[in-house]
Amino acid sequence: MPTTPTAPETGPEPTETRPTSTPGEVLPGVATPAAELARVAAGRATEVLAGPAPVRLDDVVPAPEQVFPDPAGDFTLGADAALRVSPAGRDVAEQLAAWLRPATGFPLPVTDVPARGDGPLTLTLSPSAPDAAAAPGTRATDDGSGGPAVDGLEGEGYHLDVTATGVRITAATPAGLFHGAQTLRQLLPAAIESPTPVATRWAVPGGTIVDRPRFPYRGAMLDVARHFFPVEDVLRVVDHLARYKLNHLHLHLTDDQGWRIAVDSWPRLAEVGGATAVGGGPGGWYSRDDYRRIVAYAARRHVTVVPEIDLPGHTNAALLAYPELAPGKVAPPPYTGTEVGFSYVDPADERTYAFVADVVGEVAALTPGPWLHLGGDEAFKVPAESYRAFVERAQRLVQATGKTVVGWHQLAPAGHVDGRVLQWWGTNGDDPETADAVRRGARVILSPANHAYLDMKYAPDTPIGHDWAGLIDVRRAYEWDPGTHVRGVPAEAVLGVEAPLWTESVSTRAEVEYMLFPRLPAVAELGWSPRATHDWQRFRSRLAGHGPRWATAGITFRPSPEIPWPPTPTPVPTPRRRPEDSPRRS
Ligand code: TNX
Repeated sequence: MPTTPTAPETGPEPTETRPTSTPGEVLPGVATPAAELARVAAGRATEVLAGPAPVRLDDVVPAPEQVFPDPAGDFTLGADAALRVSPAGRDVAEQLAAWLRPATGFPLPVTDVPARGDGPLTLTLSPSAPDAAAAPGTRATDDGSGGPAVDGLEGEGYHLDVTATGVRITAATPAGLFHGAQTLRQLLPAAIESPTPVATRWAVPGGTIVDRPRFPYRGAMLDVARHFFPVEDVLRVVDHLARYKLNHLHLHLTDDQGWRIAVDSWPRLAEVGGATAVGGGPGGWYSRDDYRRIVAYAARRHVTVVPEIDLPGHTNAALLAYPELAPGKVAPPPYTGTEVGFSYVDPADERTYAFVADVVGEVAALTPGPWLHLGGDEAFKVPAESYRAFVERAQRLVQATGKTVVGWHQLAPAGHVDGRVLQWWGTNGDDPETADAVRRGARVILSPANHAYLDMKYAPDTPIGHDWAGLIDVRRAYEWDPGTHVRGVPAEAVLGVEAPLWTESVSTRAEVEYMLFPRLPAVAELGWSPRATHDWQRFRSRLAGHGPRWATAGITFRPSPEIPWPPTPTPVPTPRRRPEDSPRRS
């Protein structure tokens, strides 16, 4: 049974997904009569008309590489503003306009301009690095304002200049422009997240930001196998990643409790293996078109999907569908519990390798990104030698599809294949096997379970989640350094960071968000921001301003006591649901 999608929340072209609101409401979740809300909003607008911008230029999360505030350069977005954009950046400008239109109520037309055109909002794609002539105001020597000296930009970097007359974002690639647009979104008042028009001054703090990522791989993982999540939920997670400049979504597509992706050559994988979930719910699976839709939606937001087919363990659902893959050639019962490590495909049977080749071939063909994740974790019942031989063969099958192998760090003892990436999820940074694999050429994605696992509880009373790797509140998620975390894995071998969300206990969209926020932005900052900006006190105060944004956008989050959230404004935007109120799907 493919997914049964709920209607997209913002019309046929999927943009940011938002909660629906009652007509006439000014802020979501508020039960005050519309006229009263309009009066309050208008009053607040008058109060702020002459004031400084409510957000500061250095409030951005993740922290930019360099920030040069210029209070004389505050800009106010007006109703007649247009977005002017270099032709190749048009799609980013369209997305930015779509984020800003609902709350401002402004038309914000998008028009093409030659690369150097100016206007209230200008997005310039400059294939070579912006120089003093192309990006005035970005050099100390331009105006003596103490602005940065800029050597250039490449990849995902961008410059953002705010002056009294306009905002200019410059980047070498559409991804860079997109990250700059997300920064601009954060610099507008929190009310910009409202799905309906709000009367306020749309102020942007003046100055210059010069920004680029520390690591190329910044991701989160969603386990859609323990509990299945419909396409719309996954798209919404993509939006959450993109806000914080995360650029990879790892989908854990297969496990004991469910097989979630259609494979034409082995149709029972999804049809039979997809019909279960933790707790005995109906499960579900993505058709090829569902998966293509996720991949395309993510690509538009500069997020690469990393599909995981977990092998040789975590395969009960596959064995149920095709008993010939099981060591005893007998179908096991469906599994709806939460234990790990008991199942595996038969490494001594040639049919197993035909299965692996077919599956990775089909998944690779549907996946535009360069990665294919082979899993490899917790195959406790497979003897070390057969495990190694299996992995080496499976790695070569992935390589034959043209994709680069990613796998959990248990893959480390197997032979190296070109480009191989190990995802390290240990809790003790002394790991000689991983260090040895790095010496043989492996790169590493860091997901230390005691800092980056978003299925861990925040505190003893967190209603869902595990605690085997400890309790992880925001500070613990933030206080580590991917560049030095594992002994023998130098920063040069670190591809980046990823925050996995396993879903044994997580079964609704609101629960997913509750576990992501506010820890996801902490991990995003470790992946993006230069180490020199790392500062818990400053991070917690920057993050505090995001609470009202999430509340206004209808994003569920935990109001962690470690964060100095601003006093609740009036009227109160409330998160729509708390996990403890949520109906469980299975
Ligand atoms: C370990 S970490 C697992 C998963 C579980 C998770 C729960 C890893 C690669 N495997 O199978 O879902 O713990 O926290």
